[in-house]
Amino acid sequence: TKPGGQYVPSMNTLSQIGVEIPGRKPGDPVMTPAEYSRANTIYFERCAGCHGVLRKGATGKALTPDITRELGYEYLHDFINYGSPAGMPNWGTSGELTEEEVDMMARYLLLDPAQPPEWGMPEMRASWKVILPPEERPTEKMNDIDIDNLFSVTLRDAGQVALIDGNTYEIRAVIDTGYAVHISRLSASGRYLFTIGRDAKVTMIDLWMDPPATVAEIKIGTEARSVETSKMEGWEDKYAIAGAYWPPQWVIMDGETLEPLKIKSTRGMIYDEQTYHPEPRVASIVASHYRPEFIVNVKETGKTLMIDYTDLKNLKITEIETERFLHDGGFDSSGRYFLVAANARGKIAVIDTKEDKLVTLVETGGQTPHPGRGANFVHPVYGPVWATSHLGDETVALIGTDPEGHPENVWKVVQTLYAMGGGSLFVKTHPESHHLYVDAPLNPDPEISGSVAAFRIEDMTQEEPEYTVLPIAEWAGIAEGQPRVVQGEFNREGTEIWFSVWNSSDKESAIVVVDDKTLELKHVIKDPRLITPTGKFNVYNTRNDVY
Ligand code: DHE
Repeated sequence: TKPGGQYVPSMNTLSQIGVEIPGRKPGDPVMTPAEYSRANTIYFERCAGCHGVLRKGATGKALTPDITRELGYEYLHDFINYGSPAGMPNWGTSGELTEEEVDMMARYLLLDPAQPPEWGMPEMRASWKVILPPEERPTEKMNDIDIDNLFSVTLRDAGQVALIDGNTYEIRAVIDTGYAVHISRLSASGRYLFTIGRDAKVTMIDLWMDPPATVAEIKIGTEARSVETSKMEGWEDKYAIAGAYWPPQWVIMDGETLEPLKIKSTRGMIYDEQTYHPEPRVASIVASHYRPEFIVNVKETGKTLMIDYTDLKNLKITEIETERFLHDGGFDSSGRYFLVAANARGKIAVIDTKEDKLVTLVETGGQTPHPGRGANFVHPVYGPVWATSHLGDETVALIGTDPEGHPENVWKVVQTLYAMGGGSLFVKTHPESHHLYVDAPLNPDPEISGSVAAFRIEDMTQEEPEYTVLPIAEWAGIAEGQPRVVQGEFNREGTEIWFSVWNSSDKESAIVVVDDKTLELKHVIKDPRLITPTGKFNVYNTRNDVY
């Protein structure tokens, strides 16, 4: 059982609930049921995110037996062990999997995948808990926290979030969430914080309580990555939505209690080939500021759904053909255009959330764009731009986003920056900032994965601007392990940026705070409770889509 409840069905569970256990074929590798079950758990925890539960591939390659048997055991073993510069982690040499586990996973991949069970309304309702009903909650803020400058920090392997005061760097609360919690989002009012675990558990935290605490929770599937809340004027705090990887579906919930109201499957046709896909996973979700709609990105079918939440009985969904495989994205600085990575095709899809239409697809020129929510700033030559880095190489693409003021640059890559190396996940800036920051946590070189590149926006008049390397892991002063530095997040004022120094769960991790103006170290947050910090979400910036 994992913290936050069991979400990985064991072979026993699968057979008890009548799921077919993959049969043995001639030439199958020998695996004991115990090994298969352990390999299954590792697969769902570590691999399914990129390769898919049914192993049909997305961010990672397809791994169905027709392919894996062609590749063979040795190839699979070495790939798992050493990783690849294109983004496959070096599970073996990093020490995250033992030699025995690498061998077991290589054998496991030669077998047919197991299919986990469905998760509909009865399962959701059974998992739904209102810990403190709305009428028993405080009617005003009961604590002295400056909520706008509070950071919700993912403690990945602890299945918790730490709420850290952005003014004092003090941990104000550590709250249990789902397993390997993925992101935090805020209600429009800023009062409620929602987290989603990889085990698809949504946790709703009331930031007015002293200390802030969980008021409701629900499991919306067995694997998930995204949660969001209604932001349109008149609909603030009314609904929450969460998207699942497994089963492939999304659910709209009551914004005060998490009561599940409407579930819809995303299974269906791929936008271009119009062939059926059994596992189109829900990737990023954002809330429109122009319409009472959620913007839901379905990875494998390459569709962006504009879900009108004004009438859940007579539901209207505008289905936009975008591109495969949709992953993460964010708004431009005006909040009108949503830019989402179609990472299998090296493209960014631009969606006009006012007109509910695809504007265009922009080829980034790099391998596997991975923007997080991206970064918006005013370029000294090209005007307003939005940036993405890439998982597969060192490039950062700057895309013009101003149709009115700079029509000649709009939806084009106006400049390519060259950062430290491949393995980048997130870029970040802030309207008040002087810099664009680019991480590279998945780079195999520890010096690169432990640092961040800071480009001065002023210097972008040069064709190939230089960057300053910030040795964040070194600044953290951590003696043991090989920590990766990941995901910058600004404070409310936009004067300092926080980076996670993400070590393994048995070793010390930290958060390093950098002064944006001077690029100097400002503070190191260390605490035994800070286990595997990754994502950080400043309440004000997250609530208002400032990035
Ligand atoms: Fe993430 C965002 C999926 C691995 C940290 N990640 C997202 C989003 C998706 C996603 C769909 C967008 C959510 C949204 O905006 O609604 N992430 C996946 C995966 O499928 C993947 C590749 C593999 C997996 O098995 O989960 C994956 N992600 C990771 C990590 O290993 C990271 C680095 C560490 C961790 O905490 O697990 C990680 N993902 C993040 C973060 C964000 C995120 C910090 C939000 C960034 C932001 O600034 O908005």
